[in-house]
Amino acid sequence: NLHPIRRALISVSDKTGLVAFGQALAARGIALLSTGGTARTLREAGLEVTDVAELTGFPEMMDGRVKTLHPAVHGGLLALRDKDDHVQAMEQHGIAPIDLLVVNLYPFEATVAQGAGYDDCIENIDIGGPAMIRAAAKNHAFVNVVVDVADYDAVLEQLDTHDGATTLAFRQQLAQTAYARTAAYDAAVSTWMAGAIGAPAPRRRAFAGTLAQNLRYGENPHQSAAFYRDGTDRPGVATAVQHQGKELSYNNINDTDAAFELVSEFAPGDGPACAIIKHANPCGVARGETLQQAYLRAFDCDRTSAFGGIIALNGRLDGATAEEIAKIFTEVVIAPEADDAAKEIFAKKKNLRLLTTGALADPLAALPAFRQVAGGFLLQDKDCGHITAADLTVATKRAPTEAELADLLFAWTVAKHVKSNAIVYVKDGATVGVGAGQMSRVDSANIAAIKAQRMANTLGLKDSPAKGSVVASDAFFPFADGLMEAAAAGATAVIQPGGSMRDDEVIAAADAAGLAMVFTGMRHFRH
Ligand code: 93A
Repeated sequence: NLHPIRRALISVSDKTGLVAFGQALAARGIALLSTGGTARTLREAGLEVTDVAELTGFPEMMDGRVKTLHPAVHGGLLALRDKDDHVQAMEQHGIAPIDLLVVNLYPFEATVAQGAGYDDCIENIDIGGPAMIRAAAKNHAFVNVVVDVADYDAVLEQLDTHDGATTLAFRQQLAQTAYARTAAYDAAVSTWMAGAIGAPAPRRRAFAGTLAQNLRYGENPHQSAAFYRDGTDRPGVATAVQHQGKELSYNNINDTDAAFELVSEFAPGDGPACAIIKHANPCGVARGETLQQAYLRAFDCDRTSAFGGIIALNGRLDGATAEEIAKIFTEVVIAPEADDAAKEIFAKKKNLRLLTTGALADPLAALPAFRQVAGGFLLQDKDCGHITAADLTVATKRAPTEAELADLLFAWTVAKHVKSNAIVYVKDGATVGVGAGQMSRVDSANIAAIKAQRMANTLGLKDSPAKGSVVASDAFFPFADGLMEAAAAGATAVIQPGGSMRDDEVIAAADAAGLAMVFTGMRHFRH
């Protein structure tokens, strides 16, 4: 299954490492064929190159749209070298075999990421490149196909260990990588088009990403894992700059995403905010006069859980905040920016990862969200539901006060980011008890109240901070019991979607307890 490489066709947009690779191939006696720009670069380096135009007898035409789409190229890639009629066809039509194809495509993803216009994006859809890649990959019994600059060295190593040839196993690996590339490329085109023409998310989508990083392991050490980027340039964990600390783990990435998506709900114009995440759920979220204060208030909600947590901030991380954060062990801090003083303080904490994103994410951006199930995927629009005070209806005799209303909206926003069933107690712009992920809403209410009591114990408060708090429920209270639990904990106002068959019962219980209750008409399940 060893097959020698005698002729290579190189056609690359990213010319990184091109000259060195071309020289190495030429030095091993391999003839080079190339398209316009690639040929020019190779020639300038003193290499002998045949133009594909010479091979095909056609000049590159239509702005380069047609350069390599010709039987002289595709026959050379696809012909089975051990099949008589294929060999005969090659001879009859003057087609020479191509044993190595080196292609990287027009930078479509980068063009989109730069915010280029429609026509520019269209022009950057490579047609001839993927056609050659797929042809060469199909014929991997004889042909090597390289789509990644990172694989140049491996080709040379093969040639040197196998006397100018490559093994079938190697060519199979190259082919598999090649199809991953063309699939990701077309998925990027389709995803971009869906955005450009405003197609709803669940409509005939293809998913693919490009490998960003092989992770040390997955959710658990016995699971292998990798991180893929989907090519969108949205501020967040996938595009953030990491300033220090070791590689992020699978769980770090997942939690950092949850933290940053949550904190991005709080526009910097409304003041500093901080979210601390553990196991994908918030264990403290708060506003503050300063970022430092927002962090401390978030930390106070559940100091035990915050240990080893992930912190997201909605503004530029400063020295004072960094100093506070550095006092306990934290896995990751993510913020739009960080100043020099903060970076200096964190530099002493070797295990802490600092990420900056340049900006907050847009919580209203319409994006697809998917999840795997056995045998398929579920696809939906990302939950970018958003309500304001104007969307609320007051269900009880008493309407919330101005202060309660602000806390209700804050609690509602946090609840959107808590796994269901979610119950969130908030006081003065800070969570004081979070109940997450329970199968029963009463249990979540109960746990949130227990957490609030624990906060009182930790901080030496006289009363549970749930007393005089407001409470948010991500979905309606099916019975009055969950609401009664919240009232017993001391909540004075409630925000919930409404819409239960027993709303009347729930409203009556709220009125009896003197609570103010508002309905959002919107639910925020999150699983
Ligand atoms: O416009 S194309 O879709 N038509 C083609 O026939 C074709 N053949 C190669 N683009 C085509 N290519 C692409 O040109 C390659 O995939 C590569 O990205 C690029 C290299 O062009 P140059 O050698 O002129 O820099």
